[in-house]
Amino acid sequence: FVSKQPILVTGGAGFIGSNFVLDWIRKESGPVVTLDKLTYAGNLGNLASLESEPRHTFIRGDIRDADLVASLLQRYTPRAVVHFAAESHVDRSITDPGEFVSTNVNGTLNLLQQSRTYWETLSGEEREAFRFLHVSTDEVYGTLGPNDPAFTEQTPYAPNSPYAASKAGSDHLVRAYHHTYGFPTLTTNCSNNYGPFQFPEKLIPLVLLKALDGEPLPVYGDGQNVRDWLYVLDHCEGIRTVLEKGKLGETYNIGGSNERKNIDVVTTICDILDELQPSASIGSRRKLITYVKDRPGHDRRYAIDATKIRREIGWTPKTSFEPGIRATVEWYLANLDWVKDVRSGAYMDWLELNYKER
Ligand code: NAD
Ligand code: TDX
Repeated sequence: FVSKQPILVTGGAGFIGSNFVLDWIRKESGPVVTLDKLTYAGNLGNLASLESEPRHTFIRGDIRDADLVASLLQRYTPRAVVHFAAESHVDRSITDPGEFVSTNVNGTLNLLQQSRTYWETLSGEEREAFRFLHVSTDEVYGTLGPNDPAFTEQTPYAPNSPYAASKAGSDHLVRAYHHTYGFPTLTTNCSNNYGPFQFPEKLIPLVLLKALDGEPLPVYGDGQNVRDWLYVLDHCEGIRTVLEKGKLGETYNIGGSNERKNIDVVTTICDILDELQPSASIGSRRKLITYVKDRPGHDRRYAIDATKIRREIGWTPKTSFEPGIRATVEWYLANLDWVKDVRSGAYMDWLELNYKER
């Protein structure tokens, strides 16, 4: 799935987007143009290894900016748009829902509209080959009881948080663009990701870094909520597979069949850290676990049925949870400079200090 024609990746300086861009370049799949606003969640340090990479172009900008998006599409003539950019943190959506609707709904609408206008100027093979891939979440399906079957592509939408509702809205717009205009869309709905470059507001890196410092580890509610964890590079490979082989207008669930209770995730991280980085002053890190007030509207359980993507286009995850979480802890321990920049806020200076916009 290699071409000299670039792909346009939105949100490529965030957690999953940066893993995807690095993987795309590593696999020599072709050039990448990254469009990212660099909100608090965007970190150009994630793409530091591409600083002098001629196949990568970074553009700082907003997916809601119609003129910018239109001019980028005309200038770079991408063969695909892979859309990661979003406000992604559920807790923040509870305190500031407006920003989530603005970026996730209006931003996606603008990207769809500009991409459709661009696609309509294409002809022949280029028009046939063009794809708009929208990266979404399993949270659009709502919550599961302990014995409910996992989410399939047929599960009705029932988003519970403002974040999930805004992602559901964007998914519906993508669906409508295919149905109404024949625009060549693909949507992926993935479960919780973990791995390198995840911003430490999300459970795994937050607990990891607090445990490293001997700080209390906040576990919401009773700690029995279940998430279905997927190693980020498996997600990237899933997106790549859908881009290459997915059927236009369809949606694909992506998940690793790694359901874990939050409390078990937290104790696993504590145990790995005790082994890799023992500390006499901290002692057993499990002692740091602190139950705190629950998240309002906290979904109890997510689980993905990934039968469709496996059967129809042949994707399966490679990394099960135990080796994946160990590799993740090792990555954070080996990248304490990245951690330091994130903690101090210095990562925000990356553009000015280290990265030349081309
Ligand atoms: P993230 O918060 O780490 O990164 C989001 C990126 O988007 C950041 O680089 C940010 O600067 C950029 N961005 C935000 N608003 C923008 C705007 N208006 N214009 C341009 N760029 C903007 O998010 P993530 O965890 O990497 O998630 C990426 C995508 O995958 C999101 O769409 C999210 O809904 C989806 N997703 C995430 C998970 C997960 O577990 N993290 C699971 C399933 C789906
Ligand atoms: O401090 C915490 N303590 C805690 O118990 C945090 C930050 C979270 N939690 C719980 C809440 C969830 O049950 O851990 C679980 C995971 O929380 P998050 O990391 O915030 O992820 P989640 O809310 O499940 O959403 C994530 O997965 C789906 C991503 O943030 C979304 O972008 C993605 O769509």
